[in-house]
Amino acid sequence: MTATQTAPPAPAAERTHPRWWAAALSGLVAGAVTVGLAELLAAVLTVTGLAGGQPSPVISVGDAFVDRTPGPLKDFAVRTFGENDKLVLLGSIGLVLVVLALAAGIAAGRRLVVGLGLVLLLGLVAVGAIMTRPSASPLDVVPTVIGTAAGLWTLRWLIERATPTTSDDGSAAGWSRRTFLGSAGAAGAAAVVAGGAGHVLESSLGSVEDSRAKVRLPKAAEPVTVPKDVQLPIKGITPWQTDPATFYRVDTALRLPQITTEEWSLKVHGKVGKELTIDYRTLVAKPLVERLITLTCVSNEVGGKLLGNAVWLGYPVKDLLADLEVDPGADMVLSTSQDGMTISTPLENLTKNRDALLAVAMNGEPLPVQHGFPVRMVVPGLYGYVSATKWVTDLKVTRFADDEAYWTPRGYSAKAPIKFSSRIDVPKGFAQLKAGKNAIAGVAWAQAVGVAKVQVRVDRGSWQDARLAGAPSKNTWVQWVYEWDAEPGSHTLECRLVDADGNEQVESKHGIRPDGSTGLDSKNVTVS
Ligand SMILES: Nc1nc2c(c(=O)[nH]1)N[C@H]1C(S)=C(S)[C@@H](COP(=O)(O)O)O[C@H]1N2
Ligand SMILES: [Mo]
Repeated sequence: MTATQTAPPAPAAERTHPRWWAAALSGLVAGAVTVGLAELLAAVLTVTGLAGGQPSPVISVGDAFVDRTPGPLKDFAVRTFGENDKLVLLGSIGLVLVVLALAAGIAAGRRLVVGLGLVLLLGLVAVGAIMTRPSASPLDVVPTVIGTAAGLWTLRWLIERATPTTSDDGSAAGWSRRTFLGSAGAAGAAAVVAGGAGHVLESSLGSVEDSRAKVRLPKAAEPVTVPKDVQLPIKGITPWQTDPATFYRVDTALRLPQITTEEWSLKVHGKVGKELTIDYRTLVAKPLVERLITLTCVSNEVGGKLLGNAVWLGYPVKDLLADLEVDPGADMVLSTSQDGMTISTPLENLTKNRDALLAVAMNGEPLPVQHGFPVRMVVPGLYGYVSATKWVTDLKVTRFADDEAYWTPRGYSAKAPIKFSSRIDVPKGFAQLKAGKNAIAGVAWAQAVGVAKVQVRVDRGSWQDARLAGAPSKNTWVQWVYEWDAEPGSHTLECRLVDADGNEQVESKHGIRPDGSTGLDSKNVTVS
């Protein structure tokens, strides 16, 4: 080879692959078509009542994710995002989907089968999630299968349009950007319309709010009256009775179960001589009782806000079980909700008195959907995850030795009485106060046992008794106040409770796992 020899002129560079941005856009649109169509069809299944479990691919993947979230990550999410944890999760799923759809598009631009394979794989993941949802039926996967098929077709079609064509003479490669964008735009618009229609269908035809509006609550056979002296006249103290609109919400439901009163029924079975299935009409025709009960979440850190107090109207579980010939060997009731949550409650907590309820109303209103409409359990003295089953549809009388609830293999105790605790609401942490009389006030709770005393100490001095407001029973929290004569300087305020059995609140700090937090609430303030 000599230096003068030149290579033949290179042929005009011919592109045979789509431009990367066109490929990426193809992927994005194909992803949107998949999800939009699947969500629309899933909504149709849901509103027509044909769905067995959860046919929505996005919600199912999210639910499956929640179920598999390692405990510490779940605790972190609840701590960091609070009640927005669900929005954050759905947003993250959306983001991951967008990234994967773009990747599928770019891959398809180089090698079509790889891109198609990626879309297919995503579809299969969603199908797997849907099939493993509680009470899933084969029909539930149909929307996702059709959506995925449409997505595959769209990807192939758009990649084809984005690929330059070669004329017969082997040169003059070209593609029409305008045709491609038109096609991508049309498919994208169709996807958005489908997804939007699905959303509208879900929310407007969701007859559950109509059903709730139609409920006429019966008069309580055993009404409660809220005593006058439960509320202290102190600005900033937590209201004694919690408004359902601000009542804390904790559950794993990404989409709230939609159960009308006509659809609802409860099956009681297991270790009983007689099984029972009861519908809503029959339940509310029974003599219902009212109880004032403060609900508490095991995830409540010391000083936290995951508790609330309400009047619950319901039928005592004890009365329900009375005629069913419960096997003396049974020691637990496993309750299951429509969305597949399982909760284990010691049988004795349901039968030792008539305070454990199948509740239908909260503060005189039918249960809000997010608090368990149409029927939930409420049991005084036990954390919510072992007692307060929302959307409850099944009670199995069983034994702890034979059955396990949702949270038990996830790092929480099978049995969990509420650890009594107290909280300072006033003053707020780091408040700047004026020297002289200042109220230190808050709430304290020892459900099922009762609050005997609340005490306050300043700068780790001696414990001083606070004044307690009224309480109708041991099952509710109680407000307290201590008149503090504040001197200038920086101070640390702490409170503790002594229960009716004489036990003092545990001072040593402990996190929420496995059965609830301990420690003292404290506030640092400056007085001038
Ligand atoms: N179906 C169902 N019921 C449930 C839960 C749930 O995740 N799903 N969470 C429980 C927990 S952990 C608590 S603390 C209470 C909270 O009830 P609330 O949201 O009405 O305050 O509901 C309990 N019932
Ligand atoms: Mo909870």
